[in-house]
Amino acid sequence: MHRFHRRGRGLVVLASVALTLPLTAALSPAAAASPADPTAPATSTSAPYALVPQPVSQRAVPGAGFTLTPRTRIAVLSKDAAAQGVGSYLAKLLAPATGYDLKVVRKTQAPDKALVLDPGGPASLGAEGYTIASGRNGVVVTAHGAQGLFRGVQTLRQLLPAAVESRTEQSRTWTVAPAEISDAPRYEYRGVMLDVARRFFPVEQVKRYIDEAAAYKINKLHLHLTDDQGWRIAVDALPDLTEVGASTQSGFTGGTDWYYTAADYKEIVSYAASRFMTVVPEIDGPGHTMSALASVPELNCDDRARAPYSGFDVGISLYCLKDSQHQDATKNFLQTVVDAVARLTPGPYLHLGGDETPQATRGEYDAYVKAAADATTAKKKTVMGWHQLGQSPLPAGSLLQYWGEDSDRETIGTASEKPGITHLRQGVAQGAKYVMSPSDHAYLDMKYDASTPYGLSWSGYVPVQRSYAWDPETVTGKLDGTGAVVPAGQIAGVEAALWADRAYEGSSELPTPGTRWPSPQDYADYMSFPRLPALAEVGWTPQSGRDWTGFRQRLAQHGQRWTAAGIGFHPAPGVPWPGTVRTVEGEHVIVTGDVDGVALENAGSTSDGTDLVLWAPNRGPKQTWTVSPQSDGTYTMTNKSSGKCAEASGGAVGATVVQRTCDTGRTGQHWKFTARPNDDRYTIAAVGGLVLTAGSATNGAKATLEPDTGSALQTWTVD
Ligand code: TNX
Repeated sequence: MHRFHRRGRGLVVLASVALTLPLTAALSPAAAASPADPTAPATSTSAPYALVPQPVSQRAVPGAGFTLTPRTRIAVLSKDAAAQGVGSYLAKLLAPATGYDLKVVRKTQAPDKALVLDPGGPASLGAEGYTIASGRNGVVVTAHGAQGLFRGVQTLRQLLPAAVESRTEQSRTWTVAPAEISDAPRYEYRGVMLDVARRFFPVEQVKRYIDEAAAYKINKLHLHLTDDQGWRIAVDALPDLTEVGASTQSGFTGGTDWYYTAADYKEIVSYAASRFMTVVPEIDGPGHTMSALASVPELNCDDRARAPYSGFDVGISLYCLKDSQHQDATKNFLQTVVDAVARLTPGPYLHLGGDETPQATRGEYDAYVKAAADATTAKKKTVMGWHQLGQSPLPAGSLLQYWGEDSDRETIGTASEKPGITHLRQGVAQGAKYVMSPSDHAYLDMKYDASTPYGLSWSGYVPVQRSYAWDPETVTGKLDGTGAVVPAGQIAGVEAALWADRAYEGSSELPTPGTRWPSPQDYADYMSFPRLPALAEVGWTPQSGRDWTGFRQRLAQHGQRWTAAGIGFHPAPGVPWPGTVRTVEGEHVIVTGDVDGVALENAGSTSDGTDLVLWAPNRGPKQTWTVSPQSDGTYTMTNKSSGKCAEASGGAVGATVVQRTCDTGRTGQHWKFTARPNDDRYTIAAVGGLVLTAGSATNGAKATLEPDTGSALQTWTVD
């Protein structure tokens, strides 16, 4: 709870929550199961209902829930058009699965037996806070204005059975689980980025993604509109930008409509606004600009247009900023583009990129930032940019996006600080605020593990647990969490980023003519679910209200919602998806149950007697074990890369675990798997009763045998 005092208004909200709903109520003995079955048994760490993001407080109230009928009214207690709009939105949301055409009525008082939306709640709820009271007699969502109602409606939706997400009519009863919920976000900025430049997303697919993200209370849609591989927004004064610059994508040429017309873009913006989501357009520069260089000759030092680019490289382009003539040309160009984009964008931000410009000199980079920032502030927009922008002078109030990773954090405070950290310090000193998108947690294009068909892994694998288990307040600090470069007061929020440079199957290699390209929607669904909901919770829920153990249980229930909605998600290992029968027998990775879960592996050794170690999970052969039953009820574990068996090196406390040529006659190779009560994880004991224990959750830690204390380092997911 100590973190709350730093967040001014949050304190008020939480204090009022604490009065009506003690936070301990969130630990009620009710179920972690789906709202459809609120009476199922729960584990002690679970919240009563499987809500994502986890609300500040939730309590299951005794008694029956409210059952919808075709005559149920949605009563909006206000004339306000935006609040009425949330009422119609809710009616449309419920229509396909229920088959009900619920009437939206305007009332001044909360009626019984209705879904009541009241935007007249106290100002202390803030713009996005809300409460829900649901019971046998109806449901009341209260907020201070329409936006809070909309966020509350997303929670209400999760109190209904998963089938409510279906696009076709389901014949069943629709009961809203009985609950008292009080909620408000940790951060104001909770975004997701779509890279529509490398892979073009048609308007319909963008809208669908907006709905998917809004369901998890994401409130910013950052569109990466321009890159080397394509320019995706029409600018009237510069028709070649889309006639030439939009004709390519990564891996594709010859397009004629791979861009948003002004009307398309307006449609996206207004659809997003109807979901209380702000569009943040990005015009990247001075690098990532080949599509502009291919369309506007004077942006090049030799005044000759480049060829449109459909390849897969980064760091290949730069506006010409070498002399004043070309600086002026770039400046005029940026003014024209920024004017056009700003005119179409009601939201406050314009993202100016600034990433990956290896060839730019300091002066060239500064010239770009000045020209782009001046054009932006002239249009009364707030400058946003990648964290590199911090190295140049910035207008007051700028918002920067941090995308560093652990390897940068390791250098904090040393003589060899990575440039990213230096840029961060420079931006912090200028008073910039930050949106956190650490690539090793928040990049949705990183592979989940070695088996992910799409994406990259330059920032390591990002399993769902990594996207969940981090704190924006410590992610710019040293690896032990101390010394954050960005102070808590300068953190605006969190953004997940779905890059699309490797949106094809078998992406560890460059594509061949036989490569399969999923639709942008299939790629987005698979890479975003379940990681986007995990990141949405990082941005919404107070750190003290989050833990991986509870989250994975809640998340598991959402798989049914995605299936009902037709979202092709990745059934990530480590999450107890209902209906998946897990057996010990067979090929598995064996991962500790703690926040930074590490996997048992043989470090690539082929020799007998090598100690087994723990490493960040990657599901490669070194971490893959075939678990085979023996006649005495134990199992052997055979490593896929070496073909050798895990063996207790001795019977004493602290003995290491090694690999050795398989021989069932050796008692040290017999392991007893015991399922934990109320859990889907195991303790793994050697014959003497000591249990397999990870020395720590750091790469390279040894596996040893210790007495069973129930520690997370002795609790194994067998996936
Ligand atoms: C880095 S991080 C990029 C993008 C790529 C991405 C792929 C950053 C701001 N830029 O150009 O698409 O990696 O993971």
